[in-house]
Amino acid sequence: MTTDHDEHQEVSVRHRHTLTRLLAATALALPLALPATPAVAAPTGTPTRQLDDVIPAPVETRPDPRGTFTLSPLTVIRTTPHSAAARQIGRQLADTLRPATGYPLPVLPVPATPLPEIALLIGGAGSRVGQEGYQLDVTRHRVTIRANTPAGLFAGTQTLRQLLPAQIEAAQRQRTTWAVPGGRIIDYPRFAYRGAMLDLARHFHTVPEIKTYIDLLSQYKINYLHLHLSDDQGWRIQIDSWPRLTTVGGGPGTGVDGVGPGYLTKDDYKAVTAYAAARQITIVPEIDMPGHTNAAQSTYAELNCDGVAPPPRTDIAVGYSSLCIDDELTYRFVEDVIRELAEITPGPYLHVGGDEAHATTDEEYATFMRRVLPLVNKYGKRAYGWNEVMQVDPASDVIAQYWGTGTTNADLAEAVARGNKVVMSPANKAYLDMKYDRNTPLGLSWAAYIEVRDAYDWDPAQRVTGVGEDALLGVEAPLWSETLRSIDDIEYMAFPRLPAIAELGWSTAASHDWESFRARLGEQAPRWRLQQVNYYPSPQVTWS
Ligand code: TNX
Repeated sequence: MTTDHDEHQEVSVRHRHTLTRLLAATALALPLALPATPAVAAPTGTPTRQLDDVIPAPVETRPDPRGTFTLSPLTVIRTTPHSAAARQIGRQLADTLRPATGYPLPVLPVPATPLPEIALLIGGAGSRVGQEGYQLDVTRHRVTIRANTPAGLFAGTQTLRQLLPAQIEAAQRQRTTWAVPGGRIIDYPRFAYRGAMLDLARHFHTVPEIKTYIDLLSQYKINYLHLHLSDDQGWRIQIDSWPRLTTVGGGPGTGVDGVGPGYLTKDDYKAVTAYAAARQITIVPEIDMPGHTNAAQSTYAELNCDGVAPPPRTDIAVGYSSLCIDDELTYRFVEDVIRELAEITPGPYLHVGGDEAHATTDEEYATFMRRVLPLVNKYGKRAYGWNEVMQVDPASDVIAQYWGTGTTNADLAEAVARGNKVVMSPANKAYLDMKYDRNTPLGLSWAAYIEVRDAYDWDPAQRVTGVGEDALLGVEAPLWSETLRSIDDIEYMAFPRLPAIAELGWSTAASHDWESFRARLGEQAPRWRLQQVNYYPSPQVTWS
């Protein structure tokens, strides 16, 4: 988070007086016109981490034991001159590193400094790292992260964070040596889409809770957060043309057991998308239809074929509700919702659900989806739906999210052959709401018990026949919240399985190795404890 406080600590080259004062404050007088090679002797320390002690596993690491870099009170964060994006990422890194180190870590958008530095540079990183990768070089005098885009640079800073001792996550000053292991990392993602989903419908989760989840996701290079905004038990996004959706459909008494009320105003939603964007995460909004619509239909009687509003539902049954397929009003409603949601969504995708429409015949389902999917394009977005949507042979730009537990799905394989792309979320591997084992107090178990190893040990490109690497946009870890009320509940189900899915999305298939992952995962625990993450201490992992 950027605070006013950062602004005071930032120094621009045009304000040499400020820099001079800063140097005076550290009791060191230095000439300012110095070459790029630091004039200050680099402090030394012994790194506690190795270059490949990172989740997700980087593509390539080349350690150089002579190159240890140690943060000191003199370290500056230098960012590409005239790049607001690099500077913002510099400020975020400073915010992360200041509390535990107690160092000033000024952010300097200048071409060179005489000081030991963390250089964050956008541009000229080479084609190998692509649009989302980075190259990280650690020598005695500096850490340099180069990327072609802000997304790549941000990813590099998350790696740097994990290369520092775990105490870096502490909220108060720690006395330790802040050594970063020397060498080079070249890193870039396997898949463009590395997602997580949070269900706000079954129990609403507040803006601060969503922001906390975003903070955690961004550390593992997740770049999409799918928000499940409507379901039978609640409607969670303000729609001005149908105002009672939120005040009634998301109001008091909504949610499972009637204890999950609440909704995002449009301003809340914009705040969440902006907060996510600053962490290189794109929000994917979902309005589930034509089923999973009881909250809307119990609020507006006219959305029902018989014109009678059903009672609100607070149980966890699925598959009983359906919008009225042959009524024109249904499409006015759907278009209003899609238009208003598209207007406040900066990201490219709009998810229309489409799962478990058991109260609708196949024919009705096809009629509905063939009208609704093009509406998403009409408002400038790309349509995305649960895999059932592929039953209607949609246009090839429609994305399917596979949630099945099996390894064959004819509709999906045929869609892939026509060019549709897939996000893999098999419920028996990637569903974070499944219990770890039969003793897990939270969660469901209809798809499987999913221990950490089950969540990790599968290949998204070998899961479903006919749906290989080239068909995949990526992977996503959905978290349904029938049994989850608080951020503590969310964290308990997501950690440690979320990092497992994040690694499947980012790291090469060749690097996949349970023993390696297990060891690296265990080393994350001290960080989670300092961040107050309520993780499940799986017996499969040796926790530090
Ligand atoms: C199935 S998976 C659902 C959700 C439930 C979830 C619980 C899918 C597309 N639909 O409505 O919340 O199971 O695990």
